Amino acid sequence: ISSHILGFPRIGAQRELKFALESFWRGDSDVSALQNVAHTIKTKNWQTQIDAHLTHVTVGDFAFYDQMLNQSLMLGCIPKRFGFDASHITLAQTFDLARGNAAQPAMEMTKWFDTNYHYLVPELAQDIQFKVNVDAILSDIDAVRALGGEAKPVIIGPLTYLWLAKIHGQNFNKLDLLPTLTQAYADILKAFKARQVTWVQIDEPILSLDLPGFWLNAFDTVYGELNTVGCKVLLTTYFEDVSAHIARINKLPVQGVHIDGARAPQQIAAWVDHLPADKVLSIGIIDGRNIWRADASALIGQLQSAKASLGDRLWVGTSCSLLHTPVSLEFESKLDPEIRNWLAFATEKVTEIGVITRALNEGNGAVTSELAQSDAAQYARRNSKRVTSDFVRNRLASVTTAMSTRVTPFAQRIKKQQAHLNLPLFPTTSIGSFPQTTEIRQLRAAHKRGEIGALDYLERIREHIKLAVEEQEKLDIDVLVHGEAERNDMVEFFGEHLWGYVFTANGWVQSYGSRCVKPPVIYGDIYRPEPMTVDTTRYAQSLTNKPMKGMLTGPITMLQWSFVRDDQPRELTALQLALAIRDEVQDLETAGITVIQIDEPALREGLPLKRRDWAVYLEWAVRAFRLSSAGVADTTQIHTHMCYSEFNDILPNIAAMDADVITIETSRSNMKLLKGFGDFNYPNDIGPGVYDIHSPRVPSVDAMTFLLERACEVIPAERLWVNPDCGLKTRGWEETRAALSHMVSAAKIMRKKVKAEQ
Ligand code: THG
Ligand code: ZN
Repeated sequence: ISSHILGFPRIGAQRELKFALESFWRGDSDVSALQNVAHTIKTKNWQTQIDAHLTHVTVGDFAFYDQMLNQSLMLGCIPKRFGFDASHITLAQTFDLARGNAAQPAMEMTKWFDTNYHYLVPELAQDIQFKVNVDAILSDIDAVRALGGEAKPVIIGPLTYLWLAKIHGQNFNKLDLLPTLTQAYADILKAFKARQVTWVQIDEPILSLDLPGFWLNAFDTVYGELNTVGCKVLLTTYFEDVSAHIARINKLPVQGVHIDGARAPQQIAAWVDHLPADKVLSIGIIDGRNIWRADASALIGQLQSAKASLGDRLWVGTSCSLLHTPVSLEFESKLDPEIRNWLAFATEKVTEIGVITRALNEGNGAVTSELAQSDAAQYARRNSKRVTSDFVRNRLASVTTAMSTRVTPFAQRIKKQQAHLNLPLFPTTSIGSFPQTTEIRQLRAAHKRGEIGALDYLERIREHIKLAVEEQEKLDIDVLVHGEAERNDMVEFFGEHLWGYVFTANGWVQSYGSRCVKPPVIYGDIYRPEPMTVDTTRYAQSLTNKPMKGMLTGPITMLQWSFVRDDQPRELTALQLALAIRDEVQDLETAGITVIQIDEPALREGLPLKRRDWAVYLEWAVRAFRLSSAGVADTTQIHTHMCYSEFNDILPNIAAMDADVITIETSRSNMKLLKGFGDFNYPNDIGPGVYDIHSPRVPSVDAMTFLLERACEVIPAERLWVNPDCGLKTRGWEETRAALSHMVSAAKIMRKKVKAEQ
């Protein structure tokens, strides 16, 4: 029985790659320094696999920026607009592609399936000439062998590559490129073959999506062609149950199949039962999407029948790449030791695979002490008094439908809100955060290190709030925000104030390029012991006569961007989060805050990969949002905000959230998204973003007025708000001031125009 992983994080245990990249980008270090850091990280990752006695060592999972960009480089598929020679791309040019340069905007970035990782979208042209370059991966294969490992290269499969790629400014069918793309992939495999590679891992995660029939058919032709090269191919699926494709995949001329046994364990038996004699089955039983220590004994038990049927044709692996988990528990010395013992990060997961495989091969007696430790951790977690709270459980059990419904329908309560808030037409606001200056970040860091006392810190945060309020008053914005100087990542901030969460010191997960997030860990029932934002918001309100908006993160985003419990359904955790946020909403209201925003930027990305599962998710996700928001008086106005502009297909559910106002990202699509809201007759107020906060460019008053006029064509003017696309924390003050001032002018022009027409 063989063992392997599908991929390992590349950011480094202490984010060495991040710091090396950013130093290189600043011009503080050269290519060779960057290469050295990469070499050290790769070597360490391979050695971890070798030390755990994994049969195969995965190579090709390292990337300076992104593995999808690597695949584009390997194929010589580079956007022409950069004018680079696709067969000789330097590291500096790689970063130009990823981050843009003076002449060209960056390649588009988007979410990798339902994860929080972002990849660079390949840009296709009809006349593309693929030109294969495998130098980088071949030298890594050699390096693994020099360490004594059996190198198993991983590449992104041709159909997944093509499916995720986009056509720019041309009109043709992507599948027309399949024959030449398949040839390029055959060239890649030939190079592997010439290097005496035995197994190649080819990732085809699109098999987890609802694929049209002709895309499924394409698997037969493509893999038939690739089989002629003579490498052994492990066709890798992950993130979903792919058992609907058993018959087709079993007929493909590939030598092995990998299935996700953590997300979709229900498919294991069917695959084992039907596997043809000429194939191996790799079962991904170690969860690559979460951080819980595996129940090794239970998994070994589950794999016994697969072992009995398949013998040596069974491989044991991770469900997907470990990219989505932090690197190592080694540096978590401050973590509560009880809870630390329940966790496994990437390094520990590699060890788990080694232990489970050894037990299957040599019997449990070969790993007695490892299994005893694993059993003890499972027992401790299951029986810990810290995980469940009767108070939270009872409270959730007594939640009524009425609690998720506003007292009166929108059409009536909006009138009361208008009378109460007394806002002009086209009211202006912002999404919540203001520039996180170096000063603010240093202040927070010093406080975290214990160098600034609590009272001092509060005073200085208040100074920043005061500045933000003054700026907004000068700009004549209608609904103000406090600016969020006290917050790091929003999910981290709220998690730090809730029971049921723990924090890692170093549990970083790559989000894109050098950027990482540190998802907090939900281990127990969620409870809000005391108000989290009331003090700052009330202080901010005391500085102005205009309404001050309270700023919260919604239950689904908290869920989506945390590592969540695997011992209860996600729905239950979402509802517990919703109750905690509901308490905060009500405390804000009691403190006199009558506009409260509950952000749900991750609602869309939480959608299941298969449409058949959408309705169930959307039902509880919307219910959780409503539970968090509906406990307020008619005069209290609930706002929500969503980033990422693809939600025309879930508009009924967004309407069902029944927020009084939704602010959305629209400027980059020239208000195209808004048309969906108009066609759908979205009933409540909308604030379409009138400028893109991702760019330092300050659009003119005219440009913003133009967008507002387009907005008026699809949404009645009485229901429009005026705001930027998203929060402003990544921007500088100067551009922010200028852009917001243009925005307010545009709103004022629109007010006059509409008045004149009436
Ligand atoms: N928070 C969380 N997840 C997210 C986002 C978020 N996923 C989607 C999107 N936003 C990802 N975008 C970013 C943007 C910037 C950074 C990370 C993800 C970032 N990170 C800092 C870094 O890597 O240096 C670290 C942040 C910190 O110091 O806390 O800049 O907003 N959860
Ligand atoms: Zn946003």
